Amino acid sequence: MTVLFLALLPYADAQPRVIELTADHDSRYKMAGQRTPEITVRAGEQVLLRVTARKGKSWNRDGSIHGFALLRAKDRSKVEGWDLLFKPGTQEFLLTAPEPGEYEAVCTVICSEDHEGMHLKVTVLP
Ligand SMILES: [Cu+2]
Repeated sequence: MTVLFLALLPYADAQPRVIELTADHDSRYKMAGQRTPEITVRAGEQVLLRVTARKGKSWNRDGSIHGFALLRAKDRSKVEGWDLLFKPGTQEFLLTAPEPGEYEAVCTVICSEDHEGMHLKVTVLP
């Protein structure tokens, strides 16, 4: 499935930056080697977000167990193309980093009573 996905990309020769993220059962985003996970990318950069999701205590009717919406820190508005839903297991999303600035990624699925604490700082450099 991943191979097919990549083969269909018009810019398949440009290597995207791979970011591995866990959306965990305890309603937290986690990244290997980071106590407080944080993502830093460059504006316009192609990002392959590889997400491993594990079920919390509740999930959506469609089977989504966590989400990831990118919000601009200044006004909490959503960044187009960065509103993702995760199923259990590993999945990949090819994304384009937005304009430079400070952002926050938030979970959009009520995944447990700790859902409100499921967020992650994202910085986009020029
Ligand atoms: Cu969640």
